[in-house]
Amino acid sequence: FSVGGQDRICYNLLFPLGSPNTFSCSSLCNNAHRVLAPVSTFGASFDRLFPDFEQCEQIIVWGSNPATDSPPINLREILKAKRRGVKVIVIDPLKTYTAEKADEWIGIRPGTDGALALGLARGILTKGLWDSTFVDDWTYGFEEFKEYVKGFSPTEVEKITWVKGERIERLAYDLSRLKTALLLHTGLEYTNSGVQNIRAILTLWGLSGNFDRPGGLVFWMPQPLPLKRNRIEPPRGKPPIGSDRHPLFCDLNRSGHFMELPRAILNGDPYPVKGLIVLGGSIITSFPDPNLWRRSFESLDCLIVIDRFLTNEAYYADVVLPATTMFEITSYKRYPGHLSFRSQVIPPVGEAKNDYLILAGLAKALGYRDFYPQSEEAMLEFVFEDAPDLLENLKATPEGISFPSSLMVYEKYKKGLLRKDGKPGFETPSGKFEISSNLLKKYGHDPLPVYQEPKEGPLHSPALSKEFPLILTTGTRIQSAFRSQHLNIPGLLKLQDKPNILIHPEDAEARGIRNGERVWVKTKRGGAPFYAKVTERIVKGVIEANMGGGGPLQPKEWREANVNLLTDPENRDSISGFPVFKALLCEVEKDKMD
Ligand SMILES: Nc1nc2c(c(=O)[nH]1)N[C@H]1C(S)=C(S)[C@@H](COP(=O)(O)OP(=O)(O)OC[C@H]3O[C@@H](n4cnc5c(=O)[nH]c(N)nc54)[C@H](O)[C@@H]3O)O[C@H]1N2
Ligand SMILES: Nc1nc2c(c(=O)[nH]1)N[C@H]1C(S)=C(S)[C@@H](COP(=O)(O)OP(=O)(O)OC[C@H]3O[C@@H](n4cnc5c(=O)[nH]c(N)nc54)[C@H](O)[C@@H]3O)O[C@H]1N2
Ligand SMILES: [Mo]
Repeated sequence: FSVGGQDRICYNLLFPLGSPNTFSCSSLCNNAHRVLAPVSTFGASFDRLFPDFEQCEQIIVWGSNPATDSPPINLREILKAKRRGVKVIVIDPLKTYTAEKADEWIGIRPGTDGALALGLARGILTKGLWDSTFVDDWTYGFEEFKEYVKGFSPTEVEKITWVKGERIERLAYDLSRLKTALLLHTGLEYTNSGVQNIRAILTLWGLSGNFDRPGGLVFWMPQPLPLKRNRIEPPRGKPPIGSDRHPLFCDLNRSGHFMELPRAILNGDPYPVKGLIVLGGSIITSFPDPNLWRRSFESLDCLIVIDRFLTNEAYYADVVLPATTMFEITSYKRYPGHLSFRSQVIPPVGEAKNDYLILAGLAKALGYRDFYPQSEEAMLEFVFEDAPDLLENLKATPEGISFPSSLMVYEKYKKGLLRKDGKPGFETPSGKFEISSNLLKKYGHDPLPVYQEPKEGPLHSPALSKEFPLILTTGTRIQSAFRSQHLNIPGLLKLQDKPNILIHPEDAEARGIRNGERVWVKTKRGGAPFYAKVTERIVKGVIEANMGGGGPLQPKEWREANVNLLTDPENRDSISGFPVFKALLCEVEKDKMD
């Protein structure tokens, strides 16, 4: 299990050994909106698109808070556009910093965005405001979709989403008339219908004439970077762990699904897994049910942890290998259309080593050193083999080098710019923008972007919601921490020293809870202690609980508050396999000791 970074050319470390089981945080982050929804709809990753802030007339920030991005580039762009008179709307159960700066905050019940998108689509369709030039020639499944959305009247959608019917009608009208850019991120992924909700939104951008048109959601022009990849094929004949339950995820990502690993470790199902390398992951704080993971790690014959700090996993490890920070290594950095060189600032402290060198060293010990260059210099030479001058230029240009893209062409589907064969259309089975997805159908899912109620929710499980009447969303990002990281750094802890929940004043009052008090958040699975932040910046009836707590180096208050004691590993989006982190049911009680 590894997370991002420069291990890009090393993620295939276990392939020559005969294991297809590489996992990453993709098993619960980004993949639903970056890969599964867009690939099943228009055959390309979401990374190939950008919100055209410069030419838009309206921006919708949907399930994303660019204010906590590092660096907050999109926030700057949004504020710049706003000064130009662009209307900014934020759809979020929380009035985030971005929402506070926006023209309009639409507070929504978590997990119901699909219903809102379908309601907006219905609004556009019933008034005949859709973009027929796109729909007639370039979409697949429109008639079925039109039929399906009939059920999503403003009254109906208001009941589901808690967003006022008039607002839905007004927004539908604005979407069809204004050039609208979309900023979407992980906030929409963690509900039972995550992938389909995102597909409903993407479909809405197509219908409303905002797809690959100026001011909308636009494909980048190709900007290939001349970097060589270390291509090693996964072993044939052995499906990765998770491919029986989440085959679309495993096939598209050519990886395993980490949510299914406990089953393999604990039950040998579909086959046993005895060893694990955790590189830059804090599984016990990040994945649902920390105790399930503890049991799993205990059962392994061999666990190797590679991290900069001691994590929970380290307690179960046979070997802990210290990793360097980015200040101690020589490497390169890669962004869309931009490259820069990473110079070592100080030599590695103590025994710490560059992650890449640790993995390359393992490859050497396993007898296939030739696949992995064995030093930082050799690694750079390999990556820049086809462009050695570029490497020298990068070394001499500390700010990095941007690769200008060719002149922007819109409606690339008309011009053969989106398919490998150069033909017009999209890289999908029908060649069209698939409102009805052939890929989803092939994998046994509903081909239409259907809305599914959160399984744990007031409409789907009314009995449970009597006992746990509040909607629980978790893990909205805070400025001072990066998931479980930095909660051991005194300077950053000063910004927020305790794990918070956000609770609406009326919900707090009904429970006798005052601002700053210690409370227990309980779900049917268990409870964890947090500190109440009573605020009108959350939709009434919704609780947001910080994630990241539970790490061994954290202060007591954070260490006790592992939010994933509240979540459920079996409650997932069946398409992505992502756990439901943001649409659960809970109750909050005042701590008796407080
Ligand atoms: N400072 C800081 N930056 C980070 C991180 C961090 O921990 N700290 N984490 C990094 C990681 S791993 C990631 S994946 C990204 C995440 O980046 P974002 O996805 O932009 O981060 P969030 O703050 O989780 O923003 C999601 C927003 O969606 C809202 N939301 C939650 N549920 C729903 C819902 O059902 N519907 C709608 N419409 N909105 C909903 C939340 O209230 C929140 O405002 O941030 C990265 N950047
Ligand atoms: N309930 C709930 N759970 C969530 C989420 C949520 O919103 N709600 N968010 C989910 C999301 S989006 C994500 S991405 C996951 C995050 O899951 P993780 O990525 O597992 O979370 P982190 O706590 O950031 O753990 C990263 C670890 O990597 C180490 N590290 C940092 N840099 C390096 C490096 O260069 N090399 C090495 N070897 N180690 C390094 C850090 O010290 C830390 O221990 O959590 C998920 N879990
Ligand atoms: Mo993430």
